[in-house]
Amino acid sequence: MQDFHKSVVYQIYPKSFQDTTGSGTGDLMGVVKRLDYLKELGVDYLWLTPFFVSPQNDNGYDVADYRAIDPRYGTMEDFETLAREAKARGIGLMLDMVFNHTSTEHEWFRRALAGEERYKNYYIRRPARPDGGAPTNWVSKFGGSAWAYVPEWGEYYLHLFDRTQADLNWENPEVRAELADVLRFWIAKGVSGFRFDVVNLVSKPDVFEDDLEGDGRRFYTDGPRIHQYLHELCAAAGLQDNGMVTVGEMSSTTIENCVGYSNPERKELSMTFSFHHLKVDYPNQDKWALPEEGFSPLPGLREVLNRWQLGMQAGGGWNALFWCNHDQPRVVSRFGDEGEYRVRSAQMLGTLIHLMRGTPYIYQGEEIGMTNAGFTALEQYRDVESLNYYHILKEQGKSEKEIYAILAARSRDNSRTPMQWDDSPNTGFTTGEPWLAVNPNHTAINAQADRAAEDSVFRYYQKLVALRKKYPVIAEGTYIPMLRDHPAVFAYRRELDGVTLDIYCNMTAQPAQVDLEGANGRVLIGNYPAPQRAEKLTLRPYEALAVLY
Ligand code: TEU
Repeated sequence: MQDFHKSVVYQIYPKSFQDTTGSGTGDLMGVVKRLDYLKELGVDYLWLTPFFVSPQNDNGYDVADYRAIDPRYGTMEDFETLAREAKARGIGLMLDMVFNHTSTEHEWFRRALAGEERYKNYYIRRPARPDGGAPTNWVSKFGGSAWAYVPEWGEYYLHLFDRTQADLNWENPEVRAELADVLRFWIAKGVSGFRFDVVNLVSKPDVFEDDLEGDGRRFYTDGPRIHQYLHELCAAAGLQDNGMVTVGEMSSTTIENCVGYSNPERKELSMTFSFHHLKVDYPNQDKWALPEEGFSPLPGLREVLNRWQLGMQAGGGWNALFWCNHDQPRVVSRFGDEGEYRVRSAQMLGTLIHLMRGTPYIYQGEEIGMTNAGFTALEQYRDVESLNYYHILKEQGKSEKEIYAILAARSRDNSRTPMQWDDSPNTGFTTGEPWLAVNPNHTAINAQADRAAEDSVFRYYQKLVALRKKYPVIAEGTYIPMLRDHPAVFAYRRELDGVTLDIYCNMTAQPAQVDLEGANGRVLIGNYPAPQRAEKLTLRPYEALAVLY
């Protein structure tokens, strides 16, 4: 058995986790300060989003130096302290490698701008069209053209994200060698693994052409040499030999490719993130539109999650399981109930994901049921994508009211508000002015109050984490969909060596009837006091139940 099959990863967005200097921005020593809390939760790895030197146009996903700590997060010594202290608690660190692009402030890009041929070849450059326009009609993921013009070169460079995030030219073997070297640098510092940012976008096509059907993604997503590059990177940096746990963030990908990325025989990565289940509430695939009143995510979630569970299982691949990250709205607000049933729905959603086949990820604050930010004014937003889309939606003729409703549901800042530790004015996050506003509901929703409550999301997550380690049927069992047409309940079965675990999750605020399939089961975990044991039962609002036979 692969060890990471029974592990749980906790994602930290250092900027919003814990400030120890009063700067208003979280830092590495803040993570050290909270290690005992994480140990108590029982997680095995911490994935830290980028804390490398960066102008922070995309909060660190615009890296200017892959080997140095940005002073606003601390020093290399702080990092070493963190690695040592985490290790002492049996927790490994996974670092976030942003290898699709560098910041335009990276030395490589600056030398390219200065005309050094070697570094110009580190980036993707193309001449203008005869009319001076961009080489293709591709659209940046943050809105606008994916190309920017450099007068010094008389050429455009590609940026799939912000214009200060220039795409690296992976066709150039020197670039690939540089990146492997960065991995070796951090392996030598004692890290346990890596998360690779949008890594399935790095292999660009041989010919750059206009996309007459879409935004260009079909030409560079899971591109022509992607499997070769990942295999090579894995070998060059000794990822497997060094026992690194690796996860690739795969944008708009397919099951077939993710099987390839994560089947151990391929020697590419340990597992993959995919996002199709987090698009079921996008009308016509449009993130910047809202579903109709009364929309139910259940049919879409069931279809996508079952398909991915079964497909990855059949191909021997491995999923990273998750609801939340620093790019997604909070899941209780999105698929649960942030009001009356906040605690129950948070626990139900946790159950649904944690008992599946794959490695679960918990995003900071999810374990206490944190909700969306509730921002109502543009000044409250910080994220480059939200600020860009405010203007794009305005140009499309949407009213201010509509735009604010869309941002309130979709903005990445929803997940980036400071971690809510206690009910003090800045929620124990900082003694200074927080870089992004604290959610006013921290007076009620915070780690201290949650852990003291009779009904605690934290304690429930703690149980889920422990169950995966204890029961091989959770870590290794076969996944079998159940109740595929139920109007309210998401249900599935796990099976291993004669042990069966059935999971029932009521995704609605109404009671829901189910007939249990087996008899004489024992409740392994449930989110209501005194879980029911009858064979015909009525699940209460957002009730989750796992029955072991
Ligand atoms: O995100 C990749 C990505 O494509 C999205 O999740 C993106 O935020 C969304 O499509 C926009 O609607 C990764 C990082 O997680 C994200 O924070 C970075 O901004 C991005 O890569 C660029 O490095």
